[in-house]
Amino acid sequence: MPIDHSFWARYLLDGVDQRREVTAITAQVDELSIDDAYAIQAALLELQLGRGDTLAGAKLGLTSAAKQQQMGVNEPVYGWLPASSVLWDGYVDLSGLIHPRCEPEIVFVLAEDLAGPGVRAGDVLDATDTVVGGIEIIDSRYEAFSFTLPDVIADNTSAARVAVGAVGIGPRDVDLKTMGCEFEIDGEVTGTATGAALLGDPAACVAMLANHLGKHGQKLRAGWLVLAGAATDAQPLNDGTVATARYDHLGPVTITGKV
Ligand code: OOG
Ligand code: MG
Repeated sequence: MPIDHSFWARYLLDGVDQRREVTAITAQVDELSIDDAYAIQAALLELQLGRGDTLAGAKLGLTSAAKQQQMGVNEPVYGWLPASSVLWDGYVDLSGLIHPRCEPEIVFVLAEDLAGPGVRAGDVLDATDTVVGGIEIIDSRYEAFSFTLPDVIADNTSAARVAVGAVGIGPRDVDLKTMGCEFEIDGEVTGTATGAALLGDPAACVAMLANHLGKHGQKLRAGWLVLAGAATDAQPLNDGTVATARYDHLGPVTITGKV
């Protein structure tokens, strides 16, 4: 049977709206190809845009060994950032989320469009206005935060919120590969990494995303935020949890979960 993309998009959005976990799609269909998974993701975005949301950017996920091991999925994934998901640092309202986790992100703020194919890391730096620190709040809609590769793609790569730091730096004023990041939960360090943990180079990750979108006739746009993926494990974000990502050169970004 062909996969009904709008049906599964609605199924996932119902999970968000009703704030409940849903059973993985792959547990319910014979086969879910990667193309079908991205088609469900696109249908989900259409539903969100139909409600008046706009696009603020795009993201990569599962670009580090830490995250791939944590989630048991060994390939990078790509998703969208609706404008309604973007926050500044501070309190994160948990009342609309299912079982949120948080993770440190390097955020590229684009000055120019980036269209694949053939985009390389240097092109990403040329097209970037600033790089800022951030913390992504992921919230898989699936039971037990557990999924296969096509499931997580369909679910817009668990994207829920992103808190963006205030301090930016020019993309060539810092070596993103050696830039360090420490992730702290309630004052305890849970992970440390450098930018190179993201497939060797965070800018190369963004290039991959631009090239992926190019295959679908899409591009990264000037003004967008682009997340390169978390370099450390994600941690639960509960009521009162204080999470801080400390980046060399960028300073800290802190969020506090609040019901
Ligand atoms: C999938 C999203 C992964 C990242 O930065 O690796 C991601 C998940 O872990 O639920 O956003
Ligand atoms: Mg992430």
